[in-house]
Amino acid sequence: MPSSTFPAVWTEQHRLHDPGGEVWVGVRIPGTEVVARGDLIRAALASAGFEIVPPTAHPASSLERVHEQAMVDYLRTAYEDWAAAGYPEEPGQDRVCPYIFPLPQAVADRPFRLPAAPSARAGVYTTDTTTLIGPGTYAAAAAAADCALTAAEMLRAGAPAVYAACRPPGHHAGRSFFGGSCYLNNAALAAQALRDGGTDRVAVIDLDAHHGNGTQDIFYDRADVLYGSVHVDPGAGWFPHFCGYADETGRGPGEGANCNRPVTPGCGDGPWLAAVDDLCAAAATHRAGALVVSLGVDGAAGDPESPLGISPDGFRRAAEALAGLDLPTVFVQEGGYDLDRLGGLVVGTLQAFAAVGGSR
Ligand code: SP5
Ligand code: ZN
Repeated sequence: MPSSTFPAVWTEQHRLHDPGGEVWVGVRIPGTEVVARGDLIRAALASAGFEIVPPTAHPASSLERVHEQAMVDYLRTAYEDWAAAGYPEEPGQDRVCPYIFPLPQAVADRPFRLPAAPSARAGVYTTDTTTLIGPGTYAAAAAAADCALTAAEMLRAGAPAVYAACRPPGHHAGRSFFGGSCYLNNAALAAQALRDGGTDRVAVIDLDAHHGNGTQDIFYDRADVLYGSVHVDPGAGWFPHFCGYADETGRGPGEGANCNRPVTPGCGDGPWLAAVDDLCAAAATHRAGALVVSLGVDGAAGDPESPLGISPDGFRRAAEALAGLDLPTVFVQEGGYDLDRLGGLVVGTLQAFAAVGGSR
């Protein structure tokens, strides 16, 4: 293995997921989680000399290690039910999109009734209107999950580091909710696969610009998987708005194993790297035997979805800090929407990590 690369798991099946934009503040807009992202990442990996391997397929039972079966079943059947009911024949209704949500304060004191209308069922599991479902969404999301699971298996077989080029991303998908352009939680699946493979304690460090509310949800009660995230302060008005605050520290046996480091919009490299160092220290204190990195590069200066202003050198320095943990590491792709810089940011980060590993 050349010291500046490691294996990358990628599949063309990501192209099956064309979200067709997003509905934001009631308006259908083009959206930023686009098909081109997956192909740009592949091109950058190939020109940097990374070995690109396809994922192996996994049964739905693998997904149910971190997700409620009913949500996985919903995602698998949502588009066909939507189409069978005739919605796509009306203008603008070519994707599954919710209009009503069963908020806990509105329904908690009565038995849950699954709505008969597909338009209402669309609100049962999603947190928002930006995460549309098309004909190939489930197949692509399952293939992205396969990439993460395959990367974890390659680690278990002895690879020191593997990159999973997951698209769609995953960290906003919780045990029984999805949203924020995410359907299945690829990073959580990788972490759980490492646990199931015999690693006693795993750390997930999330560099995406947004708080990984799904990953936090999945591991919030657990002491075995540490979740640490640096992200734009939700209190300053940023997605996912309702969580990601520093006082969310875990619950019950998981108390102390959730570590949020919100940073100020526009903070740039300094405060962001200080938070990354904090998360690395937390992973070391946790005595993690393996690391999963949720590698979103949407914190980069110029990204249309975040105001953090991190430089390419900032991402390289974050990668060096992560490499300093000296742990078997799975990188899982999350966000990153500046199409001119996406490939370079991802590859530059991975190369910086590999350069530290290669010198040991
Ligand atoms: C995986 C990931 O990075 N998900 C982040 C999704 C954040 N979406 C928040 C809502 C997007 C609103 N974008 C509209 C921009 C109009 N100027
Ligand atoms: Zn993000």
